Amino acid sequence: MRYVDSHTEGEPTRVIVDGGPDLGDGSMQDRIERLARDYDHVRRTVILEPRGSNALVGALLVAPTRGDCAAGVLFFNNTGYLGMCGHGTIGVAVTLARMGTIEPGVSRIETPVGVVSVNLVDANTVTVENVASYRYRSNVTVEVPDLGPVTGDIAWGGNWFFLAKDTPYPINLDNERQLTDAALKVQRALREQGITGRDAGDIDHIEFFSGALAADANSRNFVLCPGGAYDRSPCGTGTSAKIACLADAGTLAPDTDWVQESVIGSRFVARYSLGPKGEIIPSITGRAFVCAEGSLVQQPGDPFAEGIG
Ligand code: PYC
Repeated sequence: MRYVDSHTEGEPTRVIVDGGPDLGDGSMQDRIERLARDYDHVRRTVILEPRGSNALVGALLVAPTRGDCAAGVLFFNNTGYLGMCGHGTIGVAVTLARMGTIEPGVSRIETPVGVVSVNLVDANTVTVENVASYRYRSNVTVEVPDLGPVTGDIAWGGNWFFLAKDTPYPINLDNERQLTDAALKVQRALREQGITGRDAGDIDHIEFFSGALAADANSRNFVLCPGGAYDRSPCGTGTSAKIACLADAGTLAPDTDWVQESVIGSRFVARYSLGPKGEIIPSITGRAFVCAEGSLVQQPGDPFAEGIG
């Protein structure tokens, strides 16, 4: 398999540009289900050590079903599959531009949760217009062992998020272990207490927030991804979920910038517009940089040819 690696504001993406499995026809949802059912070894080979890492998100390029889309993409990580990935879409756009598949300006990309658009502003800067996002429930309290009651919102930004009102520790890299452990406890408690997104959607991403460190940013976040790694970027779908909560609360007007800092200090600039039925359509702007390209190799006899774990 040929790949291109990039990072988006610090968070890595590995795009499989050639040699991936043939998933046939059907919707992106059908194809990601086929990938999970019949080709999970591909996910493990691409993502897990020794070729990848827990922080890595994989993106398999597939032919789009719609004539108005430049590509289809299926996202996956160390634990499973993602409906959408904001930082990953920015990485995909920069990769497609490097391959000559898209040009500066707006292109559309099909994902299992809907069509998103990417505006390639320059070789590294991309604005993703995400799927419609919404706050599903506000002020939900979950009892978390060792932490006590944790209150927050449940929102959809292309994945399901619990956005805790307070952070248990200051959001900086020195506290990465404690923040990860606390977020894992919240994730586990939500599952054990049957607290879900709409249609029993699993809340697999947890966000903590604090004030920003930079004077020109609005907020700083720590985002736990489903497989236990933290997002080095401010998380595109997580920032979309945050924007949806702010819009629903009436604290952020349409077409107003919201600067979201990550735990490593990188940032996305987010805003939203209202769709024809009043839906909140977030846009996320960030930068991705290609950092490697090559082939994944499996030698005969390698006990870890399909990854460790
Ligand atoms: O940027 O949406 C995102 C994302 C999800 C998981 C890791 N990054």
